[in-house]
Amino acid sequence: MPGIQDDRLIEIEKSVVEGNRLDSDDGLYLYEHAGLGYLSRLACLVKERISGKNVYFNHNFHIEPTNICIHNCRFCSYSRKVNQEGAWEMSLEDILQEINKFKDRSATEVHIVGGVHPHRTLEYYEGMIRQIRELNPKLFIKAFTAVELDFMFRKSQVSIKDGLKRLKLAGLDAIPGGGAEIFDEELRKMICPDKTGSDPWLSIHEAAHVAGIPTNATMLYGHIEKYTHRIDHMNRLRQLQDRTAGFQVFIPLKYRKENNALGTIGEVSTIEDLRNYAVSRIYLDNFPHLKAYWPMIGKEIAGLSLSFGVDDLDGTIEDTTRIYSMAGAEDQNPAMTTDGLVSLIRSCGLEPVERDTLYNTLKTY
Ligand code: V47
Ligand code: SF4
Repeated sequence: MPGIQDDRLIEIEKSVVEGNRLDSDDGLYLYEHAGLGYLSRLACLVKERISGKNVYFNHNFHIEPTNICIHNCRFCSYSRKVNQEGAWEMSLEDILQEINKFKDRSATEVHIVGGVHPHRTLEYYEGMIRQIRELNPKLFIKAFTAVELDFMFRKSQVSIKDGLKRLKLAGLDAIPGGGAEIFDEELRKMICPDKTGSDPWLSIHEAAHVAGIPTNATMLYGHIEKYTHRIDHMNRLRQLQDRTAGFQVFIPLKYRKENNALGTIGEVSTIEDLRNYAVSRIYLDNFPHLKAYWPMIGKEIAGLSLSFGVDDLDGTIEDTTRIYSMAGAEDQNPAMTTDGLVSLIRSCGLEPVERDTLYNTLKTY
């Protein structure tokens, strides 16, 4: 009824202010009933409690060694089969050349992610990481989604534990958050039927945390999932994080519709993106950071997201990724200068912090 306050939202606000954890029903209620201003206020409160006025970014570039992939994810605009038009495969020399290209450009991190190539083994990737490490000992190497790791370990018949140990020894510093999609098993059958399941994804991340390798976590949203599925996804992450504290950041990834088999369902609105950032920040109380991956949503919305709990904008990217430009993202050549990132953050009254892969402060502005 108009004029009557929503007691449930007031109760939820009280819990958040007192630092108590929200349960699934609370999370669902926020998604279904909370207004945008309310979500912004609460998400900023949580963000400021965790990271003050800081907003992080880094100097990074991507290498996508191949888009050849054994899987058939219906949201993917990027993968191709062997010999299919549009397929690419970088040689090791190409990859090392790329590493060399960025050596003098003050990049601190390389992010390496690609398709699951049917012929590539753990030995191949181990050699790749070792050679990158030799070429640039100071560069942080964040590489391979749990889906790529799952395949290479099985192909080379090694356990998750041993596989991770070998990659760490070769020079792997961190694991990115891709491949999580949405954990609900029924939905997974519909959008990525033959891909690494939710339990193996979580097991690989847990083993990485135990081995001392920090990881990230993503959630693909805005396709056929319902709010309950997003809450279920975050619950599984929150439980694992309670056990290991090995996740560094949560990265909601907005489904983009161009050039993929799910395209007719369209995309969710910008308001929905902002609401989702806020609920994620409020709900994932044990995640130290929330990232808006700007190449996917555009620079303007990334700026807005800073008023909805986001405290990390990823990096400069240097026009080195194709995953989102092929799926219809606005920016077909994603790159941001340090000045661009700094002024975007400052324009929101927040403080830019250049970080390394492990969120150590390298420089404040
Ligand atoms: O797992 C694929 C997503 C992910 C589409 O860890 C799509 O720092 C939207 O995980 N629309 C790979 N999303 C990228 C990824 C990532 C990106 C940036 C930073 C980090 C990090 C990780 O891209 C896939 C999938 O969820 N994806 N196709 C699409 N059409
Ligand atoms: Fe392959 Fe990743 Fe595309 Fe799925 S999303 S088809 S695993 S490249």
